[in-house]
Amino acid sequence: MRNYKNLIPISLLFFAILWLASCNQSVVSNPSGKIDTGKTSSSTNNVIVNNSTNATDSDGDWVPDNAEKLLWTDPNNPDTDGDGQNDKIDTNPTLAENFVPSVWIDGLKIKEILVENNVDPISKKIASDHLEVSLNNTSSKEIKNLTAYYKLSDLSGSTVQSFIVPLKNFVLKANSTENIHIDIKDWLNHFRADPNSLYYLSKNPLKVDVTVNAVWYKAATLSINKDAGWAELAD
Ligand SMILES: [Ca+2]
Ligand SMILES: [Ca+2]
Ligand SMILES: [Ca+2]
Repeated sequence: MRNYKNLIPISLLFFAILWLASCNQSVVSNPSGKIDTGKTSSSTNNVIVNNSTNATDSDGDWVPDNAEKLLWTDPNNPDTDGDGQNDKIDTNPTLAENFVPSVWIDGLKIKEILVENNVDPISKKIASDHLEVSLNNTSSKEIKNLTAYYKLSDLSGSTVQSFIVPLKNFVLKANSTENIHIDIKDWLNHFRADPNSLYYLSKNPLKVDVTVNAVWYKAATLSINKDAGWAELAD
């Protein structure tokens, strides 16, 4: 008859190994004391990423998501204001200087800016409020490599924020008008907005200044005021 008594210590040893393994995972800490980006290949860091007490840093810029909100920065963009400096090292990560082109040719215009009461162009239903810019090309050539720059000024406070947004892959055809959208949707002709900017988090009235640049073309500018209230709700 088989001796089952010998199996008991073996089983205990097996469970002891499992217990020790779980203990190791729970006591591991980040030796550098820095925020774990979750994008390193180190197996030790991978354990830390799985630790529920570790701060999440979705865009890997060394600023955790919860701190990005306090800084008004975008948790999914490592360079929120688009000035080339990472949010962590940028002394003012929501204030970019405008790019001024050196050559000035007429042809690029801003026809209209919407900051609220947007309407979906296909369904014709009310869309969530966002910055929408109607661009007009009055020249006989298509315009490429456009960059939008917009500034948000709090009209009942002193905060000013500004952002550079490259309009990647957007082409404004000759003698045409087309709308671009700066919001948090990943659709055609939609470009990334900072979800923690004044536009989305402040109830105060805002002045919104928009400039659109393209190489060789005179910059197009237009301004609009946004009423007080929650911007993210259709109203
Ligand atoms: Ca971050
Ligand atoms: Ca960021
Ligand atoms: Ca920056």
